[in-house]
Amino acid sequence: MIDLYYAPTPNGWKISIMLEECSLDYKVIPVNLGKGDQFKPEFLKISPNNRMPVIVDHGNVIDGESLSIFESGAILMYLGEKSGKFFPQNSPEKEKVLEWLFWQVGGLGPMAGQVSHFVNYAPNFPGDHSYSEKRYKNEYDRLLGVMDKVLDGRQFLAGDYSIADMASFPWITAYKRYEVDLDQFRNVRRWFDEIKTRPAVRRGMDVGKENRNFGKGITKDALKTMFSQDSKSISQMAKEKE
Ligand SMILES: N[C@@H](CCC(=O)N[C@@H](CS)C(=O)NCC(=O)O)C(=O)O
Repeated sequence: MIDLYYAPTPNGWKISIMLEECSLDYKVIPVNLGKGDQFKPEFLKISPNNRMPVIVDHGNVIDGESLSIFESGAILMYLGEKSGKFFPQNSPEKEKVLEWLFWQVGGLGPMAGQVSHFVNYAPNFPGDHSYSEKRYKNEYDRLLGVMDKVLDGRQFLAGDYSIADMASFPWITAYKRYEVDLDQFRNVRRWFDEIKTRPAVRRGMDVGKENRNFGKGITKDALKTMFSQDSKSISQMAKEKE
C-alpha cells in the first residue's frame, strides 16, 4: 500500500493520475496547504521542502522504515520503475522520457505555477503586478509553442504515452483561466483532448475534487501561510506546529 500525501492541485494530480494508470493500491492523506499541514513535524520529516505531493511506500521497507519520496518527478520515476509502466528503462527511450519529464519539472511546471499565482492569488496583494504576470504568461506561451512543435508528428511528448505526459497534462488543464486560446496550438489541443478522455486520468483528477477551489474565498490566514514564506517564516511555522 502507498500513502499519497496530497492536495488537489496540478502537482498532486500528476501522482494521482499515475497511481490510477498503474492500478496501484493507494490511500490519500489530505494535506491542507492553507491551514499549514505542510509545516507539521511528521510531514517535514518526509518532505523537508514543505511541499506536497509525497508518497510513502509501505511495500518497500528499508532498515525498518517505509521508503518516502518527495518531488513529483522523482515520485513518477519511482512508480514507473516499480510498476514497469509508462517509463521505459532502455536507451534511448528512457532518455527521451527524461528529457520531457525534466522539461516539465524545471520549466512548464514552475512557469505555469507562477501564471496561476498571478491569476488566482496576486490580486489579493496590493501593487501593480502587470509586468510579472505578463512575463510568466509569455513564458507559458513560449513553452506551449515548444510543445506544439514537438507534438507535430508525434502522438505523445516522448513517443509513447509516458510519465512525461502525465507530468505535463495537469499544467495545461487551466488554460482557459490563464486566457490561452489552446486552438492556436493545434497539436497540443489534439494531445490534450486525447489524454483528458483516458479513464485513469479522469479518476486521478477527481481525487479530492471537493477541496478544489482555485483560490476562491481564500482567507487572509491561508494567503499568509502560502505566499509569505521565507527562510525565517518557515522555521516559525514549523515551530508553531510542533
Ligand atoms: N517541485 C515540487 C513542487 C510541489 C509544489 O509546489 N507543491 C505545492 C502545491 S502545487 C505545495 O505543496 N505548496 C505548499 C506551500 O506553498 O507551502 C514538485 O514537483 O513536487
